[in-house]
Amino acid sequence: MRMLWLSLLTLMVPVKTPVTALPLRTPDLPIRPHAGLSEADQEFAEAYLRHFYGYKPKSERRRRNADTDVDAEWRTGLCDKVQKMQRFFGLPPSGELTKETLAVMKRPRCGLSDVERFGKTIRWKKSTLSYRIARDNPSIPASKVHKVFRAAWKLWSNVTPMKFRKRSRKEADIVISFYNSDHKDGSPFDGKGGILAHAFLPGYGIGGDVHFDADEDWSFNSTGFSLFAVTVHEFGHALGLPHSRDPGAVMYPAYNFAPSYELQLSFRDVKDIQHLYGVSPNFASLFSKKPPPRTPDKCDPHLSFDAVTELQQEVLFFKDRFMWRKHPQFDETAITLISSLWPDTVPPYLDAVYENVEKNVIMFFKGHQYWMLRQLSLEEGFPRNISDFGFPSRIKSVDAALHFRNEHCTVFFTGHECWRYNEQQKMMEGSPTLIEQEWPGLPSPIDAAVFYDGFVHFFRGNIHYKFDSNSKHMVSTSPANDLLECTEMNGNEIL
Ligand code: 01S
Ligand code: CA
Ligand code: ZN
Ligand code: ZN
Repeated sequence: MRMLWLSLLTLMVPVKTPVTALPLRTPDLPIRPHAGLSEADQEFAEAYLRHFYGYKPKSERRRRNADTDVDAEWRTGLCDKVQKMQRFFGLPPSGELTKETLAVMKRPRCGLSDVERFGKTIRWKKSTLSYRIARDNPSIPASKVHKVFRAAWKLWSNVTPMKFRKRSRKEADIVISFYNSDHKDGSPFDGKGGILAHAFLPGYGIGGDVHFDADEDWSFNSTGFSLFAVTVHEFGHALGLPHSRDPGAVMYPAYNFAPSYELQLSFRDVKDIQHLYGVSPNFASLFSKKPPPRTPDKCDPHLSFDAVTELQQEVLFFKDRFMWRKHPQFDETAITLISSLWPDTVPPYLDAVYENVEKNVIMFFKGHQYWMLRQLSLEEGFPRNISDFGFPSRIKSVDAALHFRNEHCTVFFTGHECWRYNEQQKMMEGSPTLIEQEWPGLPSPIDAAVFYDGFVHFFRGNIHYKFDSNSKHMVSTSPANDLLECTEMNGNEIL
């Protein structure tokens, strides 16, 4: 599998804002001996942390003793302060006094007006940022890379008043590099897969910089990892955004790019970046026709579905690029991207889905096409035309598919009609019938249908119709999202 689930980045608020002058004092103990650091540097670092981060050595006597005491002291006091400092400057918070950490400590801080604290985050204070490509990837043409970066910046400058300018030689705010494995910033890359890239939050020196793992199979079309998709995400970090919990967001911490879906900032990304930098003057005109896509919320009283199906023991509810997976053993029905389970195969905005347990396949319908998947992979020759099922040419798409595991049959719904398909004989059983006759009280057309828990469930708009499958009598109507068990605690209140 290509995606990784990563814990959310936690951002720390710096304790104190660094100022320019540094009082030096003679420390009475060496702080954690670090390879390559001179005694003077160690003294400097301890003084820095005392001054700016309120570091206070514990008992002077204990620290003078054995090395083990120095280590204990390090773990409890100094390490914590180093981490705080590293977080503030966007360094990997290892707590270790690396050369890079020291370099940042020593960097003159007179340019402090470039960055400021904003609520719980850090943002750039100026509205034009410069970027520079310091280390090209020898296996990708530089012009292609430049084009990708320009397009990625554009997504962020379309929605905020920020401007991004490329520089070829001079110092830049954001330095972009491709690196292999260890590249001396405390966060080595890991070869193919895993970590694809990382970026530092706004700040001096390494702050705002973006590093790509040069060992990845970077792509510009559909094989390997999309350099564009990862760049948009990393630039979000370079501008000060942490990871998002919204699976529809570019800032979601997993690679979920689906080539068939045009990459856009989600509503969540736009809200978050506009919170930091404000709204671009042409935002309204750029987005009036096509506003940034919102991730559906299972607690939305207007929620409707594209398709619903059983899948092994689960029930899957499809909506746009997303699905909810209702598992009998889990209380929480979580939303994920369809592409996180079926990357690059199943399209978004589906019409109908059903599982054929006997053949161990899942069928997805959209427009005149259908896709047959065995587990996670597409069967050869698909997508194919729905005329395979015996639909006449006037039928251009289906609204819903209802599969009965025991009867080996599937009922398709199209407008006001339903069609009974025999899965064993692979043909339609007779001519279509009217939905209102087969399912008394059910309005048509419908959105989705599923046989589950001994009942037939239909969905139309924000209403769920439950039928007794034997007597074909309506048992109840309820809100469409009632099976998703929305509670105030588990809704997408964050979205
Ligand atoms: N960088 O921004 C990341 O999120 C790293 C993991 C951090 C813990 C360093 C990363 O490479 N994540 C992978 C990724 O695809 C999963 N990131 C870019 C994306 O498009 N989500
Ligand atoms: Ca990697
Ligand atoms: Zn790096
Ligand atoms: Zn990230």
